[in-house]
Amino acid sequence: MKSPHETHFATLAIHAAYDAKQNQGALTPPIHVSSTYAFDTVEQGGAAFQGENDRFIYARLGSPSQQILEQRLAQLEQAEAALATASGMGAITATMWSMVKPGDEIIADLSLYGCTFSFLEHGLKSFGIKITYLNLSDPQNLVDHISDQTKLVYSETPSNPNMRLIDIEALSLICHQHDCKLMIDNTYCTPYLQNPLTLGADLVVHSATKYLGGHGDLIAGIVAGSHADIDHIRMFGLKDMTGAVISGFDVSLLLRGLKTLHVRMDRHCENAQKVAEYLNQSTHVKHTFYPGLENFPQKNLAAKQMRDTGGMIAFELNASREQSAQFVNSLKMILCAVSLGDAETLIQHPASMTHSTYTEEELLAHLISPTLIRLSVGLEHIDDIIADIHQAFESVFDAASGNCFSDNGLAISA
Ligand code: 3LM
Repeated sequence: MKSPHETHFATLAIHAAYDAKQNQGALTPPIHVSSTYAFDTVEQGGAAFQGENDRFIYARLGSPSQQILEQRLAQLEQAEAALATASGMGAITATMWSMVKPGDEIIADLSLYGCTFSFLEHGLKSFGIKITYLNLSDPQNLVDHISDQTKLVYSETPSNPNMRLIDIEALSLICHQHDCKLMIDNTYCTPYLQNPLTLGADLVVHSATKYLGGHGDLIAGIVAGSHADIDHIRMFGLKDMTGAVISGFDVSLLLRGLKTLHVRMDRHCENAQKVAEYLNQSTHVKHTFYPGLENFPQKNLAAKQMRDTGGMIAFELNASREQSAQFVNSLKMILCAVSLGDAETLIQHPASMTHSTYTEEELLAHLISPTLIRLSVGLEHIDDIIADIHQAFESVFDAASGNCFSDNGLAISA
């Protein structure tokens, strides 16, 4: 096999770090249920604890199939190493616990997944870590604020739930003028659409629960970065602080999901582009936030750092909060559910659901409109997705006002 960087993404997602022929021809690596691993001698065990050999010790530190998953994901993210965890929050918390100590500062973007915000605001802050939220879409805000106290800059791009982007390369250059690491949550893009480490980030995390797994049947997380950082996160953040180890069964499901990631993502992107265009020209929609739209404010940045524009859309209706809820409740096929990146199209109202840990003031301060709706466009037929949105609009808004949609070439009956 060619070196990882010469092999295409699709091939790596299916083959990297595993050779069926070395495993009696089994295409799927086994699920390891062993909690502990035997040594030949005390000396060999001691050397394993010192990191002087690569023997497995105990399942909280890793297992053979988990190692395949980690090496495969490291190759997909073009990282030296990766660590799999029990959840996306397990990856975020193990990483942050490992990177800062009391008195240090973390600068985070204004818009974050609700539980990440909660961990920073209600968790790390109470342990003496200074947390500062900045609008990192403008790198100058980081230049103006960063200091020797700042040890970590953290952002999602696109952000959950409002689809703001940050310029990974620009922020990494600023961080590296200080003794500071840039950590990017790449959940919305997956390594298929964006590789933060190649753009200068030091650490990349994922909720693997989402597109990486892809079928809504597992909870898992990933962090990727340098050997030194990943070893430290494994041996301290995961082993001692969180203990959030991934189960062998979820390793297996995740390896299976990864095999079709590129195929699924292509269709997610294609469907989302059409849904975004449909929403964008509807008189019922005030704003549609999707990087593939001509009127998306950060379209050029998306083109610079993303290979395609993803499966997530945020939008606001020309309607009250009650009507927005009525719209979601009127959908028939599209499911009202948190999470994202599944085959099913999922819709949710962040202010009531994923971001309900925010007060009304915090929502506004963090640029999350209380009427924003989040859509994870799935893999159903595009006409059926749009038809469902269309019928929900009709049921909420006055049908007597006629067909509010211009002809977009999609077969929608009024
Ligand atoms: C959600 N998000 O519906 P887990 N980073 C990002 C995420 O979106 C998430 C995590 C990390 C949602 C989950 S809300 C109760 C359901 C960008 C999760 C955390 O620990 O694997 O859930 O990942 O937006």
